Amino acid sequence: MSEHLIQIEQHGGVRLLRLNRPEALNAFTAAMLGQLRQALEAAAEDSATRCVLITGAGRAFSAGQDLADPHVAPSREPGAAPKDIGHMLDHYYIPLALRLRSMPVPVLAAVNGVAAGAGANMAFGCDLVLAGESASFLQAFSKIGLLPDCGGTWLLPRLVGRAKALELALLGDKLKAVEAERLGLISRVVPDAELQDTAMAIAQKLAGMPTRALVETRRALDEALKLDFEPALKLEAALQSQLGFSHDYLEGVAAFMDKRKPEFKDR
Ligand code: LHQ
Repeated sequence: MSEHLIQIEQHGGVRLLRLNRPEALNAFTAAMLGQLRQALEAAAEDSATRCVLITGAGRAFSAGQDLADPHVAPSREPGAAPKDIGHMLDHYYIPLALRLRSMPVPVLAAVNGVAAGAGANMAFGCDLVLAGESASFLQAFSKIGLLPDCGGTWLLPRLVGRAKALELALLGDKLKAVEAERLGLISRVVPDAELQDTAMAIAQKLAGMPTRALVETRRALDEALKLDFEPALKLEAALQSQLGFSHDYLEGVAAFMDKRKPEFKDR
């Protein structure tokens, strides 16, 4: 049987995915990226899953691409042909980043330690990012002669503005979790000992909420970044109109009127 490079647990409506190569700080190999993609597909297809929570095993979240993976490690043999590392992006990172961004349920990252390179940008691509206070983030790419990938060039300026995005990307310095929160790169920092419980409590809360409304909110925010004000208002109206026909809208209003807890079930 192949190694479980992603540990999968179900906690009620929450699908927990744990990056699981702690001996290499959960650096991504092609096999691991394949398993992560499969795990996300399976969560997307499972109607009982209403939130995905991603975290790391051991002391790191992820050190990004495994630089020893034969798919990317440059050969040291004299005269050996250089490898096209763009292949890894086309076949693994791009589908992964797109899958994360289009999940039919909210996705929460609980960053338990260092998140470097594609590991950091994968976390920033999630809907909510929680970090333990000893976690850190670095755009490690410039140190090895590369540029931010896995959505980094798109996400960073949108999250922190051009000046800070360039500082992070060019210098590649380690950013502490509190500073990442202050800059608006992540949602919240919590004490290390509370990270997993807090993340699970938030994931359970999200799982009990009207999933379609949450996912359409993500979509509207992402689309609005590309739109002028009036088209953004019209998009809100179009999406709101659709949500108005949903079970969850009827249920939400009925529960409010009846002063009871709503039971949302759309997905
Ligand atoms: C690692 C790694 C690693 C292998 C730690 N690989 N072993 C996409 C497509 C195509 C090509 C390239 O890239 C990409 C996207 C990317 O993600 S590029 C960026 C790749 N990541 C990096 O450059 C980060 C490299 N790692 C580090 O800078 C440090 O290890 C960090 C800051 C993450 C952690 O530092 P420390 O806490 O001091 O730990 P350490 O450096 O001692 O690492 C512990 C072990 O993990 C060590 O192995 P060892 O056998 O000596 O215990 C490292 O070699 C191994 N490791 N990152 N990415």
